[in-house]
Amino acid sequence: TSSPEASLAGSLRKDFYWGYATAAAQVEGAWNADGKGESIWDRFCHTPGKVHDGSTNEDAARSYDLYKEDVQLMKSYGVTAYRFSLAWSRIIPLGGADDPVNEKGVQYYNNLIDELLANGITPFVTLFHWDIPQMLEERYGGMLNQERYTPDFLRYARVCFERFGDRVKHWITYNEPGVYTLAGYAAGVHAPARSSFRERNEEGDSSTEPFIVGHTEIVTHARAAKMYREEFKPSQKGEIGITLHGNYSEPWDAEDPVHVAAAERAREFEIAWYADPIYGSGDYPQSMRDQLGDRLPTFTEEEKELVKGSSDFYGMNSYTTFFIKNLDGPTDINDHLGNVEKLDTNSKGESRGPESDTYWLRTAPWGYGKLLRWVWNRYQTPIYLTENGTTAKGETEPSEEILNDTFRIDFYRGYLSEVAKAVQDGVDIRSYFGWTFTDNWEWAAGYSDRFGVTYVDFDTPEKKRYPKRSAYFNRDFFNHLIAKA
Ligand code: PNW
Repeated sequence: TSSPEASLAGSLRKDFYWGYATAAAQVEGAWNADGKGESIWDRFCHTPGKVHDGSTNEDAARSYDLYKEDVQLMKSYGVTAYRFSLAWSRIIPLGGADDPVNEKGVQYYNNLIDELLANGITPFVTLFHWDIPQMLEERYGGMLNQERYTPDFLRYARVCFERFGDRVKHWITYNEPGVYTLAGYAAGVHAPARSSFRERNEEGDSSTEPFIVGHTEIVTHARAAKMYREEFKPSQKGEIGITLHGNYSEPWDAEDPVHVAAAERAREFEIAWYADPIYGSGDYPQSMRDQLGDRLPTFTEEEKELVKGSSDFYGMNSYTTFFIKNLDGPTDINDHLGNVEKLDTNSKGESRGPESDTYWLRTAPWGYGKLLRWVWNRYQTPIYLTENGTTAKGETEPSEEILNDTFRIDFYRGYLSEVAKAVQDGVDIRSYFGWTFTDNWEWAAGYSDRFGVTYVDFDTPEKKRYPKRSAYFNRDFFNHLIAKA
Protein backbone atom coordinates (compact mmCIF):
# COMPACT_ATOMS: atom_id res chain seq x y z
CA THR A 1 0.00 0.00 0.00
CA SER A 2 3.01 2.31 -0.18
CA SER A 3 2.74 2.62 -3.99
CA PRO A 4 2.05 6.15 -5.22
CA GLU A 5 -1.26 4.90 -6.63
CA ALA A 6 -2.61 3.88 -3.22
CA SER A 7 -3.09 7.53 -2.31
CA LEU A 8 -5.30 7.99 -5.38
CA ALA A 9 -7.91 5.38 -4.39
CA GLY A 10 -11.48 6.63 -4.67
CA SER A 11 -10.44 10.10 -5.84
CA LEU A 12 -12.77 10.20 -8.89
CA ARG A 13 -16.48 10.95 -8.36
CA LYS A 14 -18.70 7.89 -8.20
CA ASP A 15 -20.67 8.99 -11.27
CA PHE A 16 -17.43 9.44 -13.27
CA TYR A 17 -17.91 8.24 -16.87
CA TRP A 18 -15.14 6.21 -18.42
CA GLY A 19 -14.71 4.20 -21.59
CA TYR A 20 -13.30 4.56 -25.06
CA ALA A 21 -13.82 6.98 -27.96
CA THR A 22 -14.05 6.23 -31.68
CA ALA A 23 -14.91 8.05 -34.93
CA ALA A 24 -17.26 6.77 -37.64
CA ALA A 25 -14.81 7.10 -40.54
CA GLN A 26 -12.15 5.20 -38.59
CA VAL A 27 -14.12 2.15 -37.45
CA GLU A 28 -17.43 1.62 -39.20
CA GLY A 29 -16.44 0.45 -42.67
CA ALA A 30 -19.55 -0.09 -44.83
CA TRP A 31 -18.44 3.08 -46.56
CA ASN A 32 -21.12 2.90 -49.25
CA ALA A 33 -23.58 0.40 -47.75
CA ASP A 34 -27.29 0.94 -47.14
CA GLY A 35 -27.45 4.28 -48.89
CA LYS A 36 -24.48 6.01 -47.24
CA GLY A 37 -23.19 8.98 -49.25
CA GLU A 38 -19.58 9.87 -49.92
CA SER A 39 -17.63 11.92 -47.36
CA ILE A 40 -14.48 13.94 -47.95
CA TRP A 41 -12.50 11.14 -46.29
CA ASP A 42 -13.92 8.57 -48.70
CA ARG A 43 -12.78 10.82 -51.53
CA PHE A 44 -9.39 11.44 -49.89
CA CYS A 45 -8.55 7.78 -49.34
CA HIS A 46 -9.55 6.87 -52.89
CA THR A 47 -7.12 9.48 -54.22
CA PRO A 48 -3.69 7.90 -54.86
CA GLY A 49 -0.80 9.14 -52.73
CA LYS A 50 -2.81 10.56 -49.85
CA VAL A 51 -2.74 7.73 -47.29
CA HIS A 52 0.60 6.53 -45.96
CA ASP A 53 0.03 2.78 -46.51
CA GLY A 54 -2.20 3.25 -49.56
CA SER A 55 -5.19 1.87 -47.66
CA THR A 56 -8.83 2.95 -47.68
CA ASN A 57 -11.41 2.90 -44.90
CA GLU A 58 -13.88 0.88 -46.98
CA ASP A 59 -14.04 -1.84 -44.30
CA ALA A 60 -12.04 -0.28 -41.45
CA ALA A 61 -12.77 -2.33 -38.29
CA ARG A 62 -16.26 -3.27 -39.58
CA SER A 63 -17.98 -1.98 -36.48
CA TYR A 64 -21.05 -1.26 -38.66
CA ASP A 65 -21.55 -5.03 -38.87
CA LEU A 66 -19.97 -6.06 -35.58
CA TYR A 67 -21.48 -3.53 -33.19
CA LYS A 68 -23.20 -6.15 -31.02
CA GLU A 69 -19.97 -8.09 -30.47
CA ASP A 70 -18.17 -4.82 -29.83
CA VAL A 71 -20.62 -3.76 -27.16
CA GLN A 72 -20.15 -7.13 -25.43
CA LEU A 73 -16.37 -6.74 -25.59
CA MET A 74 -16.59 -3.22 -24.21
CA LYS A 75 -18.79 -4.48 -21.42
CA SER A 76 -16.17 -7.09 -20.55
CA TYR A 77 -13.70 -4.19 -20.27
CA GLY A 78 -15.90 -2.67 -17.56
CA VAL A 79 -16.65 0.65 -19.27
CA THR A 80 -19.54 2.85 -18.20
CA ALA A 81 -19.67 5.04 -21.35
CA TYR A 82 -18.80 5.01 -25.04
CA ARG A 83 -18.03 8.05 -27.19
CA PHE A 84 -18.66 7.61 -30.91
CA SER A 85 -19.44 9.86 -33.87
CA LEU A 86 -22.26 9.88 -36.40
CA ALA A 87 -21.41 9.83 -40.09
CA TRP A 88 -23.33 12.80 -41.51
CA SER A 89 -23.34 11.16 -44.98
CA ARG A 90 -24.91 8.00 -43.54
CA ILE A 91 -27.82 10.03 -42.14
CA ILE A 92 -28.14 12.61 -44.95
CA PRO A 93 -26.17 11.16 -47.88
CA LEU A 94 -25.90 14.40 -49.86
CA GLY A 95 -25.69 16.49 -46.69
CA GLY A 96 -27.87 19.50 -47.51
CA ALA A 97 -30.83 21.00 -45.69
CA ASP A 98 -33.21 19.96 -48.47
CA ASP A 99 -31.71 16.54 -49.13
CA PRO A 100 -33.46 13.36 -47.96
CA VAL A 101 -32.75 11.49 -44.72
CA ASN A 102 -31.48 7.91 -45.17
CA GLU A 103 -33.64 5.80 -42.85
CA LYS A 104 -31.24 2.85 -42.92
CA GLY A 105 -28.48 5.07 -41.61
CA VAL A 106 -30.71 6.33 -38.81
CA GLN A 107 -31.62 2.73 -38.02
CA TYR A 108 -27.97 1.74 -37.58
CA TYR A 109 -27.40 4.43 -34.95
CA ASN A 110 -30.68 3.58 -33.23
CA ASN A 111 -29.53 -0.03 -33.00
CA LEU A 112 -26.14 0.96 -31.61
CA ILE A 113 -27.61 3.34 -29.04
CA ASP A 114 -30.17 0.76 -27.90
CA GLU A 115 -27.52 -1.94 -27.64
CA LEU A 116 -25.33 0.30 -25.48
CA LEU A 117 -28.15 1.28 -23.16
CA ALA A 118 -29.33 -2.33 -22.82
CA ASN A 119 -25.81 -3.11 -21.57
CA GLY A 120 -25.59 -0.23 -19.15
CA ILE A 121 -23.22 1.89 -21.27
CA THR A 122 -23.94 5.64 -21.62
CA PRO A 123 -23.59 7.06 -25.15
CA PHE A 124 -21.61 10.28 -25.74
CA VAL A 125 -22.29 11.31 -29.32
CA THR A 126 -20.17 13.53 -31.59
CA LEU A 127 -22.00 15.09 -34.54
CA PHE A 128 -18.91 15.91 -36.56
CA HIS A 129 -15.65 14.00 -36.47
CA TRP A 130 -14.19 15.37 -39.73
CA ASP A 131 -16.28 13.53 -42.35
CA ILE A 132 -18.32 16.25 -44.06
CA PRO A 133 -20.39 15.01 -47.01
CA GLN A 134 -18.37 15.36 -50.22
CA MET A 135 -21.36 16.96 -51.94
CA LEU A 136 -21.22 20.00 -49.63
CA GLU A 137 -17.57 20.45 -50.46
CA GLU A 138 -18.48 20.42 -54.15
CA ARG A 139 -21.56 22.60 -53.94
CA TYR A 140 -20.00 25.51 -52.10
CA GLY A 141 -16.62 24.65 -50.58
CA GLY A 142 -17.91 23.23 -47.28
CA MET A 143 -16.95 25.24 -44.21
CA LEU A 144 -15.21 27.94 -46.23
CA ASN A 145 -18.72 29.16 -46.99
CA GLN A 146 -20.23 29.91 -43.59
CA GLU A 147 -23.43 31.32 -45.04
CA ARG A 148 -24.33 28.29 -47.11
CA TYR A 149 -22.93 25.73 -44.66
CA THR A 150 -24.88 26.95 -41.63
CA PRO A 151 -28.41 25.78 -42.59
CA ASP A 152 -27.05 22.42 -43.74
CA PHE A 153 -25.24 21.77 -40.46
CA LEU A 154 -28.20 22.95 -38.38
CA ARG A 155 -30.61 20.71 -40.24
CA TYR A 156 -28.25 17.73 -39.74
CA ALA A 157 -28.00 18.54 -36.03
CA ARG A 158 -31.78 18.86 -35.80
CA VAL A 159 -32.32 15.44 -37.37
CA CYS A 160 -29.90 13.92 -34.84
CA PHE A 161 -31.55 15.59 -31.83
CA GLU A 162 -35.01 14.55 -33.09
CA ARG A 163 -34.11 10.96 -33.84
CA PHE A 164 -31.66 10.14 -31.04
CA GLY A 165 -32.16 12.78 -28.34
CA ASP A 166 -34.73 10.75 -26.41
CA ARG A 167 -31.82 8.44 -25.45
CA VAL A 168 -28.65 10.47 -26.02
CA LYS A 169 -28.00 12.96 -23.18
CA HIS A 170 -24.40 13.97 -23.95
CA TRP A 171 -23.82 15.75 -27.26
CA ILE A 172 -20.55 17.00 -28.74
CA THR A 173 -20.90 19.24 -31.81
CA TYR A 174 -17.37 19.15 -33.20
CA ASN A 175 -14.34 17.00 -32.57
CA GLU A 176 -11.07 18.95 -32.60
CA PRO A 177 -12.04 21.81 -34.91
CA GLY A 178 -8.43 22.98 -34.80
CA VAL A 179 -6.94 19.76 -36.14
CA TYR A 180 -9.60 19.71 -38.87
CA THR A 181 -8.60 23.19 -39.99
CA LEU A 182 -4.82 22.99 -39.59
CA ALA A 183 -4.37 19.52 -41.07
CA GLY A 184 -6.97 20.05 -43.81
CA TYR A 185 -6.29 23.66 -44.87
CA ALA A 186 -2.72 24.47 -43.77
CA ALA A 187 -0.57 21.32 -43.62
CA GLY A 188 -2.84 19.79 -46.25
CA VAL A 189 -2.23 16.26 -44.96
CA HIS A 190 -5.90 15.57 -44.11
CA ALA A 191 -9.08 15.91 -46.18
CA PRO A 192 -10.06 18.16 -47.85
CA ALA A 193 -6.30 18.60 -48.44
CA ARG A 194 -6.18 22.27 -49.30
CA SER A 195 -2.81 23.89 -48.69
CA SER A 196 -0.72 26.51 -50.38
CA PHE A 197 2.40 25.29 -48.53
CA ARG A 198 3.11 22.03 -50.24
CA GLU A 199 3.24 21.07 -53.87
CA ARG A 200 1.26 17.88 -53.58
CA ASN A 201 -1.81 19.84 -52.54
CA GLU A 202 -3.19 21.66 -55.45
CA GLU A 203 -5.31 24.50 -54.10
CA GLY A 204 -6.08 26.74 -51.18
CA ASP A 205 -4.80 29.86 -49.47
CA SER A 206 -3.35 28.70 -46.18
CA SER A 207 -2.77 32.22 -44.95
CA THR A 208 -6.52 32.73 -44.46
CA GLU A 209 -8.51 29.54 -44.99
CA PRO A 210 -7.75 27.77 -41.68
CA PHE A 211 -9.01 30.81 -39.76
CA ILE A 212 -12.13 31.14 -41.90
CA VAL A 213 -12.97 27.46 -41.40
CA GLY A 214 -12.26 27.77 -37.67
CA HIS A 215 -14.65 30.70 -37.47
CA THR A 216 -17.38 28.71 -39.22
CA GLU A 217 -16.90 25.86 -36.75
CA ILE A 218 -17.14 28.12 -33.70
CA VAL A 219 -20.23 29.98 -34.85
CA THR A 220 -22.11 26.92 -36.10
CA HIS A 221 -21.25 25.02 -32.91
CA ALA A 222 -22.87 27.86 -31.02
CA ARG A 223 -25.95 27.93 -33.26
CA ALA A 224 -26.45 24.18 -32.86
CA ALA A 225 -26.08 24.50 -29.07
CA LYS A 226 -28.63 27.35 -28.99
CA MET A 227 -31.08 25.26 -31.00
CA TYR A 228 -30.58 22.28 -28.67
CA ARG A 229 -30.98 24.40 -25.55
CA GLU A 230 -34.12 26.16 -26.78
CA GLU A 231 -35.94 23.40 -28.60
CA PHE A 232 -34.74 20.07 -27.23
CA LYS A 233 -33.16 20.43 -23.81
CA PRO A 234 -36.40 21.36 -22.02
CA SER A 235 -37.87 17.94 -22.81
CA GLN A 236 -34.77 15.81 -23.43
CA LYS A 237 -32.73 17.19 -20.50
CA GLY A 238 -29.31 16.53 -22.00
CA GLU A 239 -26.17 18.64 -22.31
CA ILE A 240 -24.19 19.88 -25.28
CA GLY A 241 -20.60 21.00 -25.79
CA ILE A 242 -17.56 20.87 -28.01
CA THR A 243 -14.30 18.90 -27.89
CA LEU A 244 -11.03 20.79 -28.45
CA HIS A 245 -7.60 19.31 -29.03
CA GLY A 246 -4.59 20.64 -27.19
CA ASN A 247 -1.22 19.25 -26.33
CA TYR A 248 0.76 20.94 -23.57
CA SER A 249 3.43 23.50 -24.43
CA GLU A 250 6.40 23.71 -22.06
CA PRO A 251 9.08 26.40 -22.54
CA TRP A 252 12.27 25.09 -24.16
CA ASP A 253 14.16 27.19 -21.59
CA ALA A 254 12.03 27.93 -18.54
CA GLU A 255 14.50 30.60 -17.35
CA ASP A 256 14.30 32.68 -20.51
CA PRO A 257 11.23 34.96 -20.66
CA VAL A 258 11.29 34.87 -24.48
CA HIS A 259 10.63 31.11 -24.49
CA VAL A 260 8.23 31.31 -21.55
CA ALA A 261 6.18 33.81 -23.54
CA ALA A 262 6.47 31.63 -26.66
CA ALA A 263 5.04 28.64 -24.79
CA GLU A 264 2.05 30.67 -23.60
CA ARG A 265 1.56 31.97 -27.13
CA ALA A 266 1.63 28.39 -28.42
CA ARG A 267 -1.09 27.41 -25.90
CA GLU A 268 -3.16 30.37 -27.07
CA PHE A 269 -2.79 29.61 -30.78
CA GLU A 270 -3.55 25.94 -30.23
CA ILE A 271 -6.20 26.01 -27.50
CA ALA A 272 -7.44 29.52 -26.71
CA TRP A 273 -8.12 30.10 -30.45
CA TYR A 274 -11.33 28.13 -29.84
CA ALA A 275 -11.60 28.15 -26.07
CA ASP A 276 -11.42 31.92 -25.38
CA PRO A 277 -14.43 32.72 -27.59
CA ILE A 278 -16.47 29.84 -26.15
CA TYR A 279 -15.42 29.69 -22.48
CA GLY A 280 -13.60 32.94 -21.88
CA SER A 281 -13.67 36.51 -23.16
CA GLY A 282 -15.96 35.77 -26.11
CA ASP A 283 -13.26 36.75 -28.59
CA TYR A 284 -9.98 35.47 -30.06
CA PRO A 285 -6.84 35.86 -27.93
CA GLN A 286 -4.99 39.16 -28.34
CA SER A 287 -1.79 37.30 -29.25
CA MET A 288 -3.52 35.91 -32.35
CA ARG A 289 -5.01 39.25 -33.34
CA ASP A 290 -1.57 40.91 -32.94
CA GLN A 291 0.13 38.41 -35.20
CA LEU A 292 -2.58 37.61 -37.73
CA GLY A 293 -4.35 40.96 -38.05
CA ASP A 294 -7.32 40.78 -40.35
CA ARG A 295 -6.44 37.33 -41.58
CA LEU A 296 -8.34 36.33 -38.44
CA PRO A 297 -12.09 36.90 -38.94
CA THR A 298 -14.00 39.07 -36.48
CA PHE A 299 -17.11 38.10 -34.56
CA THR A 300 -20.16 40.31 -34.98
CA GLU A 301 -21.72 41.44 -31.68
CA GLU A 302 -24.51 38.94 -32.27
CA GLU A 303 -21.99 36.11 -32.81
CA LYS A 304 -20.04 37.04 -29.65
CA GLU A 305 -23.14 36.83 -27.51
CA LEU A 306 -24.07 33.56 -29.11
CA VAL A 307 -20.63 31.96 -28.80
CA LYS A 308 -19.78 32.95 -25.24
CA GLY A 309 -21.01 30.25 -22.87
CA SER A 310 -22.19 28.01 -25.70
CA SER A 311 -20.67 24.82 -24.31
CA ASP A 312 -21.92 23.08 -21.16
CA PHE A 313 -18.55 21.42 -20.59
CA TYR A 314 -14.95 21.54 -21.77
CA GLY A 315 -14.34 18.48 -23.97
CA MET A 316 -10.60 17.85 -23.97
CA ASN A 317 -8.49 15.69 -26.29
CA SER A 318 -4.81 15.65 -25.41
CA TYR A 319 -2.01 13.19 -26.01
CA THR A 320 1.41 14.70 -25.45
CA THR A 321 3.67 17.65 -24.61
CA PHE A 322 6.20 19.60 -26.67
CA PHE A 323 9.09 21.90 -25.74
CA ILE A 324 8.43 25.29 -27.30
CA LYS A 325 11.14 27.58 -28.62
CA ASN A 326 10.56 31.12 -29.82
CA LEU A 327 10.97 31.90 -33.53
CA ASP A 328 11.41 35.46 -34.68
CA GLY A 329 9.36 35.39 -37.87
CA PRO A 330 6.69 33.32 -39.55
CA THR A 331 7.71 30.41 -41.72
CA ASP A 332 5.29 27.94 -43.25
CA ILE A 333 3.01 26.28 -40.67
CA ASN A 334 4.80 27.99 -37.75
CA ASP A 335 2.77 31.07 -38.51
CA HIS A 336 -0.34 29.12 -37.52
CA LEU A 337 1.25 27.95 -34.27
CA GLY A 338 2.27 31.40 -33.08
CA ASN A 339 5.82 31.56 -34.49
CA VAL A 340 7.22 28.79 -32.37
CA GLU A 341 9.20 25.64 -32.94
CA LYS A 342 8.03 22.38 -31.36
CA LEU A 343 10.93 20.30 -30.04
CA ASP A 344 11.57 16.90 -28.47
CA THR A 345 14.26 18.07 -26.07
CA ASN A 346 14.68 21.20 -23.96
CA SER A 347 17.70 23.47 -23.57
CA LYS A 348 19.17 21.08 -20.98
CA GLY A 349 18.90 18.15 -23.38
CA GLU A 350 16.05 16.51 -21.46
CA SER A 351 13.56 14.48 -23.50
CA ARG A 352 9.82 15.14 -23.48
CA GLY A 353 9.27 11.38 -23.18
CA PRO A 354 9.64 7.96 -24.82
CA GLU A 355 8.67 7.56 -28.49
CA SER A 356 5.49 5.83 -29.57
CA ASP A 357 4.75 4.53 -33.07
CA THR A 358 3.29 7.94 -34.04
CA TYR A 359 5.74 10.67 -34.98
CA TRP A 360 4.18 13.48 -32.90
CA LEU A 361 3.24 11.43 -29.87
CA ARG A 362 5.47 10.75 -26.89
CA THR A 363 4.45 9.64 -23.42
CA ALA A 364 4.54 12.78 -21.25
CA PRO A 365 2.13 12.56 -18.31
CA TRP A 366 4.05 15.36 -16.55
CA GLY A 367 2.68 17.83 -19.11
CA TYR A 368 -0.85 16.44 -18.95
CA GLY A 369 -1.16 17.41 -15.29
CA LYS A 370 -0.01 20.95 -16.12
CA LEU A 371 -2.48 21.18 -19.00
CA LEU A 372 -5.42 20.11 -16.85
CA ARG A 373 -4.61 22.90 -14.38
CA TRP A 374 -4.03 25.49 -17.14
CA VAL A 375 -7.42 24.79 -18.72
CA TRP A 376 -9.20 24.70 -15.37
CA ASN A 377 -7.61 27.95 -14.15
CA ARG A 378 -8.35 29.80 -17.38
CA TYR A 379 -11.90 28.60 -18.05
CA GLN A 380 -13.36 27.22 -14.79
CA THR A 381 -15.62 24.86 -16.72
CA PRO A 382 -16.24 21.17 -15.88
CA ILE A 383 -13.92 19.03 -18.00
CA TYR A 384 -14.82 15.90 -19.94
CA LEU A 385 -11.64 14.16 -21.04
CA THR A 386 -12.82 12.86 -24.42
CA GLU A 387 -9.61 11.34 -25.90
CA ASN A 388 -6.20 10.25 -24.65
CA GLY A 389 -4.08 7.24 -25.59
CA THR A 390 -1.08 5.99 -27.52
CA THR A 391 0.39 3.72 -30.16
CA ALA A 392 3.34 1.45 -29.34
CA LYS A 393 6.24 0.43 -31.51
CA GLY A 394 6.25 -3.01 -33.07
CA GLU A 395 2.60 -4.01 -32.69
CA THR A 396 2.56 -5.96 -35.93
CA GLU A 397 0.99 -9.31 -35.07
CA PRO A 398 -1.23 -10.64 -32.30
CA SER A 399 1.51 -12.49 -30.38
CA GLU A 400 1.60 -12.89 -26.62
CA GLU A 401 4.26 -10.23 -26.39
CA ILE A 402 2.29 -7.70 -28.45
CA LEU A 403 -0.89 -8.29 -26.50
CA ASN A 404 1.03 -7.74 -23.28
CA ASP A 405 1.33 -4.05 -24.21
CA THR A 406 3.38 -2.72 -21.30
CA PHE A 407 4.23 0.50 -23.15
CA ARG A 408 0.52 1.40 -23.40
CA ILE A 409 -0.08 0.30 -19.80
CA ASP A 410 2.68 2.63 -18.61
CA PHE A 411 1.10 5.43 -20.64
CA TYR A 412 -2.33 4.93 -19.10
CA ARG A 413 -0.91 4.51 -15.59
CA GLY A 414 0.94 7.79 -15.90
CA TYR A 415 -1.86 9.84 -17.43
CA LEU A 416 -4.65 8.46 -15.24
CA SER A 417 -2.58 9.16 -12.14
CA GLU A 418 -2.32 12.79 -13.29
CA VAL A 419 -6.10 12.92 -13.74
CA ALA A 420 -6.65 11.66 -10.21
CA LYS A 421 -4.07 14.10 -8.76
CA ALA A 422 -5.66 17.02 -10.58
CA VAL A 423 -9.05 16.06 -9.18
CA GLN A 424 -7.55 15.90 -5.70
CA ASP A 425 -6.28 19.45 -6.31
CA GLY A 426 -9.79 20.64 -7.15
CA VAL A 427 -9.97 20.36 -10.95
CA ASP A 428 -13.53 19.35 -11.91
CA ILE A 429 -13.08 16.32 -14.21
CA ARG A 430 -16.10 14.16 -15.00
CA SER A 431 -15.09 11.68 -17.68
CA TYR A 432 -12.20 9.92 -19.36
CA PHE A 433 -12.30 8.27 -22.77
CA GLY A 434 -9.24 6.34 -23.92
CA TRP A 435 -8.32 6.49 -27.60
CA THR A 436 -9.24 3.94 -28.62
CA PHE A 437 -11.35 0.81 -28.27
CA THR A 438 -9.98 -1.23 -31.19
CA ASP A 439 -7.14 -0.62 -33.61
CA ASN A 440 -8.62 1.37 -36.48
CA TRP A 441 -7.96 3.38 -39.63
CA GLU A 442 -5.76 6.20 -38.37
CA TRP A 443 -6.62 8.72 -41.11
CA ALA A 444 -3.63 9.54 -43.35
CA ALA A 445 -1.50 7.02 -41.41
CA GLY A 446 -3.79 4.18 -42.55
CA TYR A 447 -3.70 0.93 -40.58
CA SER A 448 -0.09 1.27 -39.47
CA ASP A 449 -0.73 3.31 -36.31
CA ARG A 450 -2.46 1.10 -33.75
CA PHE A 451 -4.10 3.03 -30.91
CA GLY A 452 -6.44 0.28 -29.69
CA VAL A 453 -6.65 -1.53 -26.38
CA THR A 454 -7.93 -4.27 -28.69
CA TYR A 455 -5.72 -5.66 -31.44
CA VAL A 456 -7.46 -6.06 -34.82
CA ASP A 457 -6.19 -8.49 -37.41
CA PHE A 458 -7.05 -6.43 -40.49
CA ASP A 459 -5.94 -9.28 -42.78
CA THR A 460 -8.89 -11.44 -41.74
CA PRO A 461 -12.27 -10.80 -43.36
CA GLU A 462 -13.94 -10.83 -39.94
CA LYS A 463 -11.41 -8.29 -38.56
CA LYS A 464 -10.72 -10.55 -35.61
CA ARG A 465 -10.33 -8.79 -32.25
CA TYR A 466 -7.78 -9.69 -29.56
CA PRO A 467 -7.87 -7.88 -26.21
CA LYS A 468 -4.57 -6.29 -25.20
CA ARG A 469 -3.63 -6.35 -21.53
CA SER A 470 -4.08 -2.55 -21.30
CA ALA A 471 -7.85 -3.09 -21.59
CA TYR A 472 -7.80 -5.01 -18.31
CA PHE A 473 -5.28 -2.70 -16.70
CA ASN A 474 -7.63 0.23 -17.31
CA ARG A 475 -10.63 -1.70 -16.00
CA ASP A 476 -8.80 -2.48 -12.76
CA PHE A 477 -7.29 0.99 -12.43
CA PHE A 478 -10.65 2.76 -12.80
CA ASN A 479 -12.09 0.36 -10.29
CA HIS A 480 -9.37 1.62 -7.92
CA LEU A 481 -9.76 5.32 -8.79
CA ILE A 482 -13.54 5.73 -8.81
CA ALA A 483 -15.24 6.27 -5.46
CA LYS A 484 -17.54 3.46 -4.38
CA ALA A 485 -20.04 5.52 -2.44
C1 PNW B 1 -7.12 12.89 -32.76
N1 PNW B 1 -1.57 16.17 -32.96
O1 PNW B 1 -6.39 13.54 -33.76
C2 PNW B 1 -8.46 12.51 -33.41
O2 PNW B 1 -9.57 13.02 -32.74
C3 PNW B 1 -8.60 11.04 -33.67
O3 PNW B 1 -9.57 10.81 -34.67
C4 PNW B 1 -7.26 10.43 -33.96
O4 PNW B 1 -7.34 9.11 -34.43
C5 PNW B 1 -6.44 10.53 -32.69
O5 PNW B 1 -6.37 11.86 -32.22
C6 PNW B 1 -5.03 9.98 -32.81
O6 PNW B 1 -4.31 10.65 -33.80
C7 PNW B 1 -5.20 14.17 -33.50
O7 PNW B 1 -0.78 16.26 -33.93
C8 PNW B 1 -4.30 14.29 -34.54
O8 PNW B 1 -1.29 16.64 -31.85
C9 PNW B 1 -3.11 14.96 -34.36
C10 PNW B 1 -2.81 15.52 -33.13
C11 PNW B 1 -3.69 15.39 -32.08
C12 PNW B 1 -4.89 14.71 -32.27
